[in-house]
Amino acid sequence: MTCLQQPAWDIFCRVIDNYGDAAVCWRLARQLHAEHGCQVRLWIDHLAALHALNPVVNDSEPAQRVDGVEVRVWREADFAAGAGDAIDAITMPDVVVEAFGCGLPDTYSERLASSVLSATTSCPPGHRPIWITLEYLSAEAWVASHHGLPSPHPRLDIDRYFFFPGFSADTGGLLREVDLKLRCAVFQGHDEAIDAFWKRFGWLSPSPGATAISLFGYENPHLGGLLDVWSKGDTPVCLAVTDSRIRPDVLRWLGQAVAGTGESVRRGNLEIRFLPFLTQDDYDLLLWACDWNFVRGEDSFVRAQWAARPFVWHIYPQQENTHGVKLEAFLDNYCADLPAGLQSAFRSLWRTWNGQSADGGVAVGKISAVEAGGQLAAAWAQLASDGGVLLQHASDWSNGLIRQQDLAGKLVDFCRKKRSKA
Ligand code: TRH
Repeated sequence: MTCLQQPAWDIFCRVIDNYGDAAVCWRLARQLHAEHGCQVRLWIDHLAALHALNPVVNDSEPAQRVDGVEVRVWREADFAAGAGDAIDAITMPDVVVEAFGCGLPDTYSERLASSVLSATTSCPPGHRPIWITLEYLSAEAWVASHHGLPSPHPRLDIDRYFFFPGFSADTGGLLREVDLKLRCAVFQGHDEAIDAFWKRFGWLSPSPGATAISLFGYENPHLGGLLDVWSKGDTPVCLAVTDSRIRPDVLRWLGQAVAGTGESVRRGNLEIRFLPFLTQDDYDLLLWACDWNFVRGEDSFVRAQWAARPFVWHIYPQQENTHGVKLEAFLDNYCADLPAGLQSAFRSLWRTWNGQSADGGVAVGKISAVEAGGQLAAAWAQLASDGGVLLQHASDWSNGLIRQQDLAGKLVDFCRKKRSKA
């Protein structure tokens, strides 16, 4: 009896900025291996980003295996024309994922296009590789009609397809490990687990009457307005500040130059706790432990939704306010079932946080600090008083999303179907 190989996948990841690119590729790689039995090789050009997310990754090891995934440093020189033997030694995969338009090396693409592969558990003998271009996440309506379309290569004869993550069944879905919701529910249901989490960083859990909030964001001129609201408010707020570009804004508001990890500072009713950059797994625990989460980018945005808690998204800024359109598309979906008053407070908080005008228009960066402070104060007052409704909504939203298949599963099925039609 022939023992067939599991399909082999390559994922190419270029770290453009911060951790999001690495974060998404790493999750996908681990999940394809752990839940779908694929042999996965992750090519990444900046190993330090992966090391920050998972310190088990050795940032000076060009080839290593972590969590069953073969992690390889993507060095242009190794793929340069003339690199000869090095390229020839690379086995061609059944599927290659090009993440976020990072482009594949020409030498690799050419070999890929001329490859004819032997049988695997899901591919017949003589099959050709599939090239997936994994796109950015968006809730915009056009995503569904573009998801899965062929993306002909300008030069090479190869099966290449667009794969769009998204929020509806007709898109590529969202990354979610099979046991994620269960782990989250167990953690959130056990005070001892939450206590143990805070204790690892030297603190008690925030007091029962306090609102625990995590903060991860880009620089934000309106942060001070919100910190003013929280410090002067009636309800205690415990703000957990992770290591990100917004941290200096917090320090500026406090009037101090530095804050050591593990330090906490109090202003009025606001306690600010300074956390280190957490591992990706610990960052999930932080999201689960907090009542509200301020997140950014793409991956933490999705994780906050799985945490089933109210959240605020600081979207990655793009030219010509492309991000404003994406923000509104998500708000339209997320807020659809909220009562009108709450909906407008929620939109106002998100828009102001993102420097958008109150009507969701494109007046980027035009709101004065005073105007923004007023909008944030009004929005927060309303949202805080309707906290129970928002919490239920966050839970319903998360449970709604869970009904659709996750991204890794959809990707595996997509490739299997394409293969069976070939
Ligand atoms: O890093 P980000 O801002 O993300 C990205 C990149 O900028 C990318 O170039 C861009 O294309 C994309 O946004 C839209 O934010 P994101 O996506 O949330 O990724 C951050 C990851 O880091 C996420 O997996 C959570 C993780 N993280 C930790 O592991 N520990 C931490 O302490 C924190 C704050 C985050």
